[in-house]
Amino acid sequence: MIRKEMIAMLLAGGQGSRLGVLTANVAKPAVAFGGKYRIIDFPLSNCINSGIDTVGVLTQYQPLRLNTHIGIGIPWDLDRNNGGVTILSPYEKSDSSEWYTGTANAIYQNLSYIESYNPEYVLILSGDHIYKMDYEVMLDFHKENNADVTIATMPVPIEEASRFGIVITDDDKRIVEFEEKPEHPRSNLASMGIYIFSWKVLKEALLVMKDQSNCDFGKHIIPYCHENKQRIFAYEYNGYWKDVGTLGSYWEANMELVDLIPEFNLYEEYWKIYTKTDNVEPQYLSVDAVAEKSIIGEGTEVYGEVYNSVIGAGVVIGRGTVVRDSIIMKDTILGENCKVDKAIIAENCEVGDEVEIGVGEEAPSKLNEKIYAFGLATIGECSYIPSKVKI
Ligand code: ADQ
Ligand code: ADP
Repeated sequence: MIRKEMIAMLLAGGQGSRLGVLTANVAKPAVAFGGKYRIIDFPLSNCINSGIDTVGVLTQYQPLRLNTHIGIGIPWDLDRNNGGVTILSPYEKSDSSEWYTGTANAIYQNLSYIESYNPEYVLILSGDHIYKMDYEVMLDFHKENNADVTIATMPVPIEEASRFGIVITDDDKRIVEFEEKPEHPRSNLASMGIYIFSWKVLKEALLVMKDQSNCDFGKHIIPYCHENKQRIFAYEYNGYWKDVGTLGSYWEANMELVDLIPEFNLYEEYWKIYTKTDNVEPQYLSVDAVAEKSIIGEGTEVYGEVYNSVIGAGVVIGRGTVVRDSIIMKDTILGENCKVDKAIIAENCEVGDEVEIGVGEEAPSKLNEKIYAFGLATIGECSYIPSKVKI
């Protein structure tokens, strides 16, 4: 292989259990986002836009849709003879075989993939964040500081800080303290789970920590590097970034897209987000259709009314049906005279006529925490909901 200065390892194997029914059959990075994309499109597009052409994607949990989506990487220009995108699933080795038991264990099990490119630096990414970032700028920061490890960070509201790795830096941005998900955070500067490692340093840490059970970057590798006085720096990012790990943050991030001036803009020419698209027909709005402050996917047919919603491709919204503040994913069919309020309906569902989902304080779903959480009614993919049902 031709040597690469930096390659990316994209962690896409976690279950994402907090997304509930949305990740019952698909890995979180493969969940639909913004009427057209899947979550993993964001880090993959960031890679190619940052000039990184070699990306290993570590998959494990329910990878079928993710693998089909990524394919050989054509939409992201990652179909390369040298480098490109490679899907790395756990495999049987001559002396051992195990699932990826943690994020760092997943990287450890793919040492030979990284070695084959003999890189100077390795970029570790999560497959479940919505953001645009130029990793090249982060690499410049890493080099300027002569760092061993650089962690991308950003301030978060202090009441959310215990969900994150929290760092304290000195005046030179060198990290003097790191705590993974502390109960009582002493700073609000959070790790984004995006790291640049000098490869020699990472390799050594992985080899030393290899027998650690569930070896994880936040819990083990960063603390190890810190104890060993490695030069760890905080790269402060200040753009839009969202860990869409919960149904609430996932819904919010979708809804932010339909604002008149969205904080996260998908329409910027210079930093495109690429995705695999099916060749579908154009969308169709009938004579009675209303579509207000919404994203409407390709091939979607609207006969009813849609307000403040994100509608995926190939959806049908029947006559008299009113959808508000909701996310409806690809290929879902809604019958006539339905009402949908603050709901997420996953892909390929079939909903009959006169169905109500999430409507009013008395909605039955509000008593069932499997369906109703974060003020949202959520319907898993391929569900069939007969006419006149109220959820
Ligand atoms: P978490 O958000 O808890 O913390 P984690 O569960 O470690 O992140 O998952 C990170 C990524 O790795 C996800 O994309 C997930 O899908 C993937 N993943 C998880 N387990 C995996 C496995 N066994 N094999 C392959 N991939 C796997 C991390 C850091 C915090 C930081 C937050 C920011 O530990 O310090 O603040 O990210 O979101
Ligand atoms: P959640 O939304 O539940 O936080 P994540 O994708 O972040 O979902 O993964 C949840 C946790 O489970 C993480 O700590 C991750 O390291 C761990 N994990 C995921 N898959 C596995 C696995 N196959 N074996 C062991 N731990 C795993």
